[in-house]
Amino acid sequence: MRIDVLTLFPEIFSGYLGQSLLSKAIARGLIEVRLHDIRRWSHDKHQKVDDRPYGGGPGMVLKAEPVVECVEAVRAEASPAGCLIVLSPQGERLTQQVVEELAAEPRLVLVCGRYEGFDQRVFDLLRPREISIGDYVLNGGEVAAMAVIDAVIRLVPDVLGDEQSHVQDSFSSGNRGLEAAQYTRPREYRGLTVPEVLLSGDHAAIAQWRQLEGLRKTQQRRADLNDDSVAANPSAATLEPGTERDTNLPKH
Ligand code: JD8
Repeated sequence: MRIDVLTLFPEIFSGYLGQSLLSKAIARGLIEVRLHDIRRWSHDKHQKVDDRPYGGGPGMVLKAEPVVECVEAVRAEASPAGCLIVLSPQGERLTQQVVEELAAEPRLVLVCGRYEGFDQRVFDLLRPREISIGDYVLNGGEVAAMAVIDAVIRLVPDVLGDEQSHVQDSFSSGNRGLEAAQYTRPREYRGLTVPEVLLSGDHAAIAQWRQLEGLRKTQQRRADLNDDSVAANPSAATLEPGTERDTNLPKH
């Protein structure tokens, strides 16, 4: 899979892209990530990419020309042109189902904005898929793009060392629950011990314990994950009046 990232801050990605899982996948030719500095497509001698909003108001708007022309040049670099995605707080929510769709693409082109966002004509001319990673305000699209890349690449065949581990993930299709607690050595730490069943060597009993613990935790913390009406429309999630979602949640 080839991933092109368009951004005003390519340096934000370098630490993330250098991490071992990703750099190994890049070295093995499974994934190719190319960064493109939108500022290089500025028309103006001062390399200006933003301007004041028509109609007034606070902040600056990303100009249409550098973004549109950078996207066109990058898409023309290689074929296929790729699935064009703009990270935007107004986009459809990134879910594991969306991640699975994106992972099936041969090429993704991710466009990251800054400031108060893009001139509307970026959307009108390019008709991108718009994706939001969640209902909180970020300063730009870069962190959201990294979340998309991180979620997508682990579904690209052979990227994960252990090929099977992602089919068991909490949110992959066919699995909408949370996972049971995990432990490693030592067997006792500050008076807290590992559940006996995990030390028993009885694989059937361990599998049954994990399944029950996962279901219990899901019901306590994320009952919405087991509710089909909520799966279709996350804003439908509500708690029964006076109920605690999870009495075992850590207190802060
Ligand atoms: C792209 C500019 C900041 C957006 C004023 C300051 C995604 N889940 C998400 N939350 N926020 C973003 C996101 C925020 C962005 C840009 C994505 C470009 N900003 C602006 C409009 C309101 N702020 C996001 N994906």
